[in-house]
Amino acid sequence: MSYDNQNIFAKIIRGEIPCKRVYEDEFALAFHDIQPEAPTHVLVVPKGDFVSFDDFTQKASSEFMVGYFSAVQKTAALIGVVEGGYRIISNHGADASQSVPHFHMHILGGKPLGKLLP
Ligand code: DGP
Repeated sequence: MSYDNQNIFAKIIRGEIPCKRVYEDEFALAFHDIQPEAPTHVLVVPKGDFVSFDDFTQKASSEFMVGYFSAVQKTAALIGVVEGGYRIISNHGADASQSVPHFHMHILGGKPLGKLLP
């Protein structure tokens, strides 16, 4: 799948659509999910043209990958879920129900999350 720069997260990164920002650096923007599935639910979106985790890990430079995953950890610390625990999820493709074709990780926490899948 080729990257579509009109996807909703590309528009949020460009500032064309507002978001509730949590953290930002040169590698990533983190903001609250519009449809939270846990008391804390934040998305961490890389600032690059990557469709999914699969695409990201094939195309991103090593430096960018380190920067991005470091931004995920900094975001988790900022939103206060490190001590209590958190889950990170990234959906790739149809079977995982990926709905936005721009790579992102969900950080979920704020309560016991139970089993991995419902
Ligand atoms: P996924 O299914 O893994 O592609 O998750 C996409 C998530 O993005 C989903 O939990 C809802 C969220 N989302 C979709 N549109 C918007 C938006 O415009 N703003 C914000 N903050 N989140 C959005």
